[in-house]
Amino acid sequence: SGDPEGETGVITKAKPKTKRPPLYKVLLLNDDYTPMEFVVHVLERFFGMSHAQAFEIMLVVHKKGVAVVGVFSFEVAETKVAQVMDFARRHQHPLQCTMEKE
Ligand code: NFA
Repeated sequence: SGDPEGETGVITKAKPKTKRPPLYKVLLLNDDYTPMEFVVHVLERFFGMSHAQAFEIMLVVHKKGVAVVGVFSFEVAETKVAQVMDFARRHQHPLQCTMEKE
């Protein structure tokens, strides 16, 4: 007892575990009804994109069905999703926003 290698003679190394918090992708989903301009506005307003950037990402969602619109800590991702879902609901658009662990 009382040696850092235990009783086996096997040498172990103490690794400084600098554990980064997990990141979460925020996804925007396509639908048939939400106006393109509304989606562009959402991307500008909640994700800090320029109009050109927002238009590009909106088209990716429209054509491919889904796109990652940002990567954040759990708390920030959760807040973005809630803000987008609330804004869409208040404007009576079916736009869906979700998050998933990276
Ligand atoms: N597909 C929608 C339309 O044609 C636009 C849209 C894009 C909706 C991205 C949701 C997300 N009006």
